[in-house]
Amino acid sequence: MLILHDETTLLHDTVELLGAKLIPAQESPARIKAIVDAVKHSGNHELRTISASEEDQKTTIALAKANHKPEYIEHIQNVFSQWLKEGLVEAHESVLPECFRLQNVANAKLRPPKDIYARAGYYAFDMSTGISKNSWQSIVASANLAVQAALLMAEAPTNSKNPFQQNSPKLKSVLALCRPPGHHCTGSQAGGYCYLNNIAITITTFRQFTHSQRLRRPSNPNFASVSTLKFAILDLDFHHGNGTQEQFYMDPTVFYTSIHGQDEFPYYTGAASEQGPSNSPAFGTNLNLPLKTGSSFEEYLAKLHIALSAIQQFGADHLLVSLGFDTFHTDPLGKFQIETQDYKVMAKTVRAMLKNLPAVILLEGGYVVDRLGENLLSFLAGWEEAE
Ligand code: OKP
Ligand code: ZN
Repeated sequence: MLILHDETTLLHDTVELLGAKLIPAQESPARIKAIVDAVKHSGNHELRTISASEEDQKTTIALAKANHKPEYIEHIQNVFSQWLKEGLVEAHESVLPECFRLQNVANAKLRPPKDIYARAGYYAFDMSTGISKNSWQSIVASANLAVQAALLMAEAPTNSKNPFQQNSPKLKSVLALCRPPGHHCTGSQAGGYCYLNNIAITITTFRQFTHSQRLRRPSNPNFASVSTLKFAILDLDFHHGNGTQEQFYMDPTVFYTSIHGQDEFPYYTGAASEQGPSNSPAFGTNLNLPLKTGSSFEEYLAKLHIALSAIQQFGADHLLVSLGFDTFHTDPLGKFQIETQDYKVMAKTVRAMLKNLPAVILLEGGYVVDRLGENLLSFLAGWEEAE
């Protein structure tokens, strides 16, 4: 497997509120270090360590604006230095919100508060999503990994009739070691350790790249199909990807399906009844498969088959996987009974049923740091067995 990594993703280092205590965030730099070490040690994969150039960073931020409000992006970028200047935070500390955006305020037009303290709560929905001195650099580096993964796949599609790829090696899948993750944040609120939606940015990249390719090469015989690209998102993290669901809820060209802990974080979304807007072409392009606390891998596999059949039926051009390892049986934030060897079966099942779909896999959660490496290697072994 080609695996993309950027050391800048390790800089983000913050705290979260757990019960009554502020603790080092469980979404830690050590997670990525553990994975990178395991991948290097295995010798089975091509680890490509990249670093976003200034140009890459600009492109990534421009692409992110298709999915997030510019004022939100600007807030995430600048809030730490603003707080530092005002003496609200020290250099080694993190910005955390105190008062959240109210919903359904009668007769009030909801707008960002002037108070810079209050703004932290306007652009967030929980207290797990702090912003440290270097968070912004990691957030952009993480999203850039998603962009680069999409560009690599868009340049090397699997259909050999496409004249663009005749000379390029067949690239079927790529994994990006994104950190921070992306599936919880919305268009204007950070949450669940997420700041920019890496999956949504991947899709924007595919669309954008395809568009410019079409302008440059109108003779491209695949033009008709590529201009109406369809995407399937398979969210395997323990938590419901509320942000990703929201980004594409109205979009009939993107199918989102998720297997997640029922009534778990983010608590207010993830019900099976969320199928897309009724009486619209997007109805049926959202499939939530919640599973009860303590569910076994057998129960998980049954849901996985439902998700994969639905993706087959949808007929996507690209597969995007939100890959979380917080489904692991000892995860502090997950409650399923999944073990290391099960990830191999899980991945093999996915790849066997969706064999011909070019796939971009993005890392989301997974918090048992010293088991992350072996869990990922198990997943990749199963994936590659079926590819
Ligand atoms: C992010 B990802 C539970 C608090 C949960 C946030 C969890 C974010 C998970 N009491 N805090 O989907 O792995
Ligand atoms: Zn999760």
